[in-house]
Amino acid sequence: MTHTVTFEDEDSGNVDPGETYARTFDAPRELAYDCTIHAGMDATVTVTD
Ligand SMILES: [Cu+2]
Repeated sequence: MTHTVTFEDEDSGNVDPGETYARTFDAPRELAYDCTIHAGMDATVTVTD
């Protein structure tokens, strides 16, 4: 199943089965993201020290 990892400031584009998406955070923060393909598929990344 294809998904996206869509933040306000960055979008993975389509992530197809077998592909990966990675993002590096350089400071503590909390960021919500969702999948633009599947309504209700959302979560939050919490970056700690
Ligand atoms: Cu999805």
